[in-house]
Amino acid sequence: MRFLTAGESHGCALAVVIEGFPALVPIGKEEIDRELSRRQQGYGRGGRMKVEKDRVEIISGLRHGKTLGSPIAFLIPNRDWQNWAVVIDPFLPGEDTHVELKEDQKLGRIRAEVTAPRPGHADLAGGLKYGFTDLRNVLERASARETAARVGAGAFARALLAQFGVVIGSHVLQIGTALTGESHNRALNEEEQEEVEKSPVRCLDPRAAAAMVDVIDKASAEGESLGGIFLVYAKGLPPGLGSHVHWDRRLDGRLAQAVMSIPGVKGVEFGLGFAAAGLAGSKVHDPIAYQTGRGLYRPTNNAGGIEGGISNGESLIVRAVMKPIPTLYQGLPSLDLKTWEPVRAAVERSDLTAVPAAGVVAEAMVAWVLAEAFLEKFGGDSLPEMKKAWAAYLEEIPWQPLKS
Ligand code: EPS
Repeated sequence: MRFLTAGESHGCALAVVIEGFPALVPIGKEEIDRELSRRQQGYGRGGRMKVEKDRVEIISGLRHGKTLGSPIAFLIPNRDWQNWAVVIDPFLPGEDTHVELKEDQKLGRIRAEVTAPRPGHADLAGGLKYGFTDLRNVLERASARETAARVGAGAFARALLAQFGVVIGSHVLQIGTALTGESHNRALNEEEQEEVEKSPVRCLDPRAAAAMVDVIDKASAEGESLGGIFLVYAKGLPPGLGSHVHWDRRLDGRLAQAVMSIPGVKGVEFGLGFAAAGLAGSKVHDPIAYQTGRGLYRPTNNAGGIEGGISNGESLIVRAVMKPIPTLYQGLPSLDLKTWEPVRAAVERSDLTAVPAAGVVAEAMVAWVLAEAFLEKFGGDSLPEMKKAWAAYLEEIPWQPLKS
């Protein structure tokens, strides 16, 4: 199973093709649109989110609300495209054009041609690599707009996993210096996740959420941007996803790659993560226990649900750190690639922080990797085939699926 995304940030649409997805998995349009809309929330998002109302347009692979096993293709149209049509036109020259950003008074006018790379963005390295002096050729694709496509693909993975009782969620632990007092190493229950969805920064702890809003306001006033930390969990995973037998089959390695590939993510950890460095082994490794009616379980989950590259039946706990968004309204020190004179970096419309949205994107990436691992373990061309293999496996092992 694989998916490809295409689309420039200000092009007419994002496009996705999913190939190898099993047949007969039920999914509704509202399920996909709900995920797209969750990604658009979050205090600190930029003006673009006022323009876009992301909605999926299915092209193929679905009939009467169920997958067909054929390639699933869909578009997420960019409403903002009409304002950028000349800038991004596939054939017309556009160097001397600009865009008026009606929804962002602070920025006002954006030049089509970008020649002063933004430190921290793909602009400079991408321009050198592909031989561009107009860095719009890089930034249009490097933009985190592409993550909307991933969330669309992730909605399909979630729909598959939901059939096996797997629940995925996320919340924000830190933005800038504002930090939650919540445990950094546990999955949330349903009510807690609902609270997170209502929070402007997707944070469970209301005091920390208020502090996060304050640091974002302060960053805005100072022309700054902020990063942070989010946590993604998956509950109801059976033991046995991924494998210890080969490096590229280890589930934690695959999840880390998927989460690290989200723009701005600079580190990923599982369970105790980096905190394990300072602890003795007896304080780190989770005891193994058994209870009649419950089966095998672990009284603690410091491993974050993975041992030896294999899911161990406990909740998956992944945290990731996101660096501050590299577009600063104050413009960082840079060079003009045409004259090599020192200038302030170009300023594009951007977010002040996107940590809440990144959590939703990471849910999609985690869902994708887990759905792949399910297909590998339980095989089959259709959902009923997978379910048979799953049920037969659970008959064999002393582990209980999540009762929700
Ligand atoms: C984004 C769309 C982008 C940015 C942001 C995320 O749209 P625009 O550039 O038109 O404002 O708002 O992207 C970045 C911050 C970035 O660095 O790429 C989106 O849909 O998430």
